[in-house]
Amino acid sequence: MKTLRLLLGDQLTRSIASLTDLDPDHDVVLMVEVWEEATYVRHHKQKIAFLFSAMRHFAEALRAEGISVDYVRLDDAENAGSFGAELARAVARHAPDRVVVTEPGEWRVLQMMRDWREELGPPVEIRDDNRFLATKAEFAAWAGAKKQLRMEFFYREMRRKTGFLMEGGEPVGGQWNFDAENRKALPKSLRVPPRRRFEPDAITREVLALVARRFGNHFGDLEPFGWAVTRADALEALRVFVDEALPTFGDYQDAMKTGEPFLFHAVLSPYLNAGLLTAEEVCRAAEREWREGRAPLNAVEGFVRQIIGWREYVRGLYWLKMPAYADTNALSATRPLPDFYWTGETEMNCLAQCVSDTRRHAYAHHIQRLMVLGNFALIAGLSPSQVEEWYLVVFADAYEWVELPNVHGMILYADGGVLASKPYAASGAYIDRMSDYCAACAYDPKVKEGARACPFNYLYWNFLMENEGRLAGNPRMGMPLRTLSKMSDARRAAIREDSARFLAGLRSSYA
Ligand code: FAD
Ligand code: DLZ
Ligand code: SF4
Repeated sequence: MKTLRLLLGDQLTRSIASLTDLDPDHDVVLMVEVWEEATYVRHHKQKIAFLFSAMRHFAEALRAEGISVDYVRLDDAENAGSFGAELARAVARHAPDRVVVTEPGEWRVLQMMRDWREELGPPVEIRDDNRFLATKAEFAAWAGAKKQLRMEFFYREMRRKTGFLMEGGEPVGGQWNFDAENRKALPKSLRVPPRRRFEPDAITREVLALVARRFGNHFGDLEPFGWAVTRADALEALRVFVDEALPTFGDYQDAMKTGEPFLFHAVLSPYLNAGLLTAEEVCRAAEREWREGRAPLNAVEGFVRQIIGWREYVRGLYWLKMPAYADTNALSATRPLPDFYWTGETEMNCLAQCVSDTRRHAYAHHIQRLMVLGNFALIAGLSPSQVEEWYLVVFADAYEWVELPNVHGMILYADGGVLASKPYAASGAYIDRMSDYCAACAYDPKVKEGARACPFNYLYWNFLMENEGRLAGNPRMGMPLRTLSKMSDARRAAIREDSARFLAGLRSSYA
């Protein structure tokens, strides 16, 4: 039987479901660079370059194994521009008995695949994605009829299932979660390990030229480009992280520093999400460091939790709740996305720094995404769909299965608390404590009112005033809402006035 196996750009794993029973004598692997995928949002230039180069390298590796690969480049004259049209052309070329695909990471593409079953001709088999530690069915069974789906409890199930950091059925160190130890501010003198960059080879250089030519108007700097684009180099990036940053990952997980976008973070998410690394091997490598005494438990547990906890949890939630999940707007937020999210031109230094890191590297670490870029979006009442599009565009690791729950649920609370037990709103004091941004800012995080006041300070209270009714029943919001209820009318009026003046001054091309 001749099988045509379509492999998507974020499915670059040799053991992926669609390749498991591959017969090199008869089968063809199809990989396509298509305009529709590169532009359904205007992805950061580095994201496109990373993915096209990784796809081309993966195709070469398959060919070296003797596998027949039909690779359609973006600039091929006949390229029809979409997955569906390219698949139809490939079916005409190869006349397969069947088509096999692995389910995609986005609802949008799953709908396309379902249509192919009706329209294509040969039967289309859609296989479960075997690269996650929990299947969709397992997540759905865990979720059951629970009213609240808290990551922490799912994470414990995943520890039991995988055995990571477990001994005799119990968590090592006697507790599940060491997060309380992971919130230290960064000492000035601490050395941050340099990141391993990977020099572009001939394939990457060709892709960089293509991206410069065809996607010059997309957000972000294309060069310097230092991402790994092969599995071997991604494994080297993992080794460097584990050796040099993992031991300190936990302590300074929440810290932010000007000019140091990576600090002690892994910077492995693009590789995990595109398939160059697997979640299991990354966690195994981290656990080994603890077992062999080279990294402390708070660091390794914190890291493993991000992957077998948060990463698996958001993916489970996405598939459980889509497509309705994307349409909710629990806080009725409608303000258009300000232009500074693209330009970085704002007097708020924290936001300017985070946008600048994002533009240069297609990367910002978790706390920048959550507590600066996300916190502002929440308390300024920005439109969920516009914020979601921004997050999908700007990061090299962004696919809807992971972006949407983090943005819609974690930062914007647009799902009304399905993901997070309360909105992650914070004033300027948090950013001042965890970063050096405020020292170089036009605003003062200690000033609460007036032109010099940090906008996070009054926008925080303004957000609570605007959503007082909606959040009143939430036990975790009890304390700030009690403080709000004791606030004088004069103070409330000042907050409203400062917020209205500031928000009216935001420019937006969406408006
Ligand atoms: P580290 O901080 O070193 O963490 C290790 C790994 O844990 C990451 O590589 C990632 O695979 C996983 N991880 C950690 N937190 C999360 C999380 N909340 N959800 C899923 N996986 C997690 N991650 C993406 O991969 N793609 C996205 O599009 C994305 N969008 C985000 C949007 C917002 C608003 C927020 C708050 C978080 C988002 N994240 C996203 C999660 C997280 O910020 C990134 O995974 C992380 O910053 C990637 O950098 P790292 O590899 O250095 O991660
Ligand atoms: C993100 C992306 C881009 C920019 N281009 C392609 C492409 O040309 N071909 C391809 O197979 N995949 C691409 N991708 C990744 C897809 O968008 C991704 O596979 C779907 O969103 C499903 O997760
Ligand atoms: Fe950001 Fe406020 Fe600090 Fe300025 S003062 S960097 S706006 S938190």
